[in-house]
Amino acid sequence: MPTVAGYLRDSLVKAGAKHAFGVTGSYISGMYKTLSSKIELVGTTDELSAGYAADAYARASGFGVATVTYCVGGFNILNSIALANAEQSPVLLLSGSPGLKERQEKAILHSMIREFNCQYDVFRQVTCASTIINDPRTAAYEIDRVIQTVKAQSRPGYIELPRDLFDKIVLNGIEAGMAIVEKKTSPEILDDVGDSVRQYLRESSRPVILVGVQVARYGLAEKIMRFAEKYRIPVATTLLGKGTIDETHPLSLGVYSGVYSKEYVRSTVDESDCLLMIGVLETDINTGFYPMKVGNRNTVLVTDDEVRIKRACYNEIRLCDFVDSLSYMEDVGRVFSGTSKVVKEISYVSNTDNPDTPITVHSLMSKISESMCGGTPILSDPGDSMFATSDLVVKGKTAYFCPAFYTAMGFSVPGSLGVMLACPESRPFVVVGDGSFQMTGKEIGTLAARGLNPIIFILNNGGYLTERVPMDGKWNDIPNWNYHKFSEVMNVDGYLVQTVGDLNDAFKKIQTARKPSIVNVIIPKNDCSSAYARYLAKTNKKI
Ligand SMILES: Cc1ncc(C[n+]2csc(CCOP(=O)(O)OP(=O)(O)O)c2C)c(N)n1
Ligand SMILES: [Mg+2]
Repeated sequence: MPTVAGYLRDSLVKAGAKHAFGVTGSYISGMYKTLSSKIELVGTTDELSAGYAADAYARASGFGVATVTYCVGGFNILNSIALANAEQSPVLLLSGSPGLKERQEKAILHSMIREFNCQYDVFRQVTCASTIINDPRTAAYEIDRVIQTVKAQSRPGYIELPRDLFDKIVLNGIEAGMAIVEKKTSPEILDDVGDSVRQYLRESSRPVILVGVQVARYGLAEKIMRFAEKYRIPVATTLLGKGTIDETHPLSLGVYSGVYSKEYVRSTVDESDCLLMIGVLETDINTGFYPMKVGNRNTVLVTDDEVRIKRACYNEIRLCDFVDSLSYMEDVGRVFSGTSKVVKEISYVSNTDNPDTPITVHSLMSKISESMCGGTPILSDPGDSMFATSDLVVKGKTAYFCPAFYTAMGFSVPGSLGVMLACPESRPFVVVGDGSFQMTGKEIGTLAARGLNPIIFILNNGGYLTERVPMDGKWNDIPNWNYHKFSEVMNVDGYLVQTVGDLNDAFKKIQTARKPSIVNVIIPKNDCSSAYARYLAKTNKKI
């Protein structure tokens, strides 16, 4: 039989982990040799970045792992696990902790707070399954239970392993297998819901499907698109669900985000008479900061939690069974008119060729849009980078990564590490605000050391632009860094961009660069993305 650490390592590999992100320490290092024999351990500058990298890796590949030492490392990663919980990213957090024997001896050990269970009690709140393994006889069961729940519910999990159990032999290894209680679909209720959907579609002339993040997490996009194609129903995504479907597909409307959607998307969704929302989290950012307009139209909302049809609510249906039932739905009685290519607004078109024109968010995004090829991943952070990238047309299922619900500043730079390791062929564009970059930007050192070459555009607008709008004050100013000069202290390339010409010159060199490219884009005062401008205009606000 394997050791507990060996069993854990093999279970992580079986779940899909080729890499694990983290920082070592005396409560976890004893497991590193065992883990590293089959999993590449990727050290980051701190645990928070490790968590963001593992989260992005999980979004791209279906499973991510982060490793921490007890409390001092554990509490450093907390915010990223909270993000993974909010945005349903299947990340497994593995923490070492004081040995069971040490606990009995009542020693006061370094990094401990109050009781030994303190870290576990906190992580229980932000994970879908958690355990402290305290017996080699139940170790296999507990490891399987947590990992399987993480995969089944697409949410983070927590395994804490006291350090004197690493080398203990797993006894009576029982697979959790059937112990995971998964929701079962009631065939009768599924039939009823199917009848309602069919009926709504028959009565409708302008149906729309709105796809949310859960569709990506449970891998359901293809089936939904087959259904959409069969009846030519237009499909929009929420911002959190962006990248779930190929936005170059003829039926794609792009992102629906309430008042700050592009007008064509907003009117098509808001004025549709039958809205099928699949896997959508109705968060304020997803719905454009106002609740969705329901009015008199027929709406169906299906998530991994519930099905809502008008005012009725059912819990007995699994999201994947509902989507399956759509894929073989017949008798809708008609085919709809799809989307109109003529009125579909093109994403970003450059409005100047003059090289001396000061750079703007629009001209930067036009250049990015023009340089993207099929499947280029885009990562962004909260702030104007999120608004700006929401208008890019993205393709492929690993195309867009943004913490658009939990709004964790600092996600994108370490996130690019996770995406590049999960998708080795990819070369992401990262669009990040200066404030967000200052939180975790140092992870460019890790990217550089591993020979990874993302292209990082820092929207340098002198501070927290999107916080100035609701409440202006000096607290929104941040120190100006010479971001392009990181090239003097790290193995990265740096560019200062103040004009359209500077950007074009930088792009020529970036094409073939093998190091991370750090582009310090000086945004003129009062400039912002078109999407943020739409939001400001609709809400009568000004920068
Ligand atoms: C970790 C974290 N702390 C604070 C906030 C609140 N917050 C949201 S946007 C923002 C400012 C972002 O600044 P920047 O990255 O420069 O983007 P900009 O608004 O300037 O486009 C802040 C402080 C947050 N979302 N996340
Ligand atoms: Mg800023």
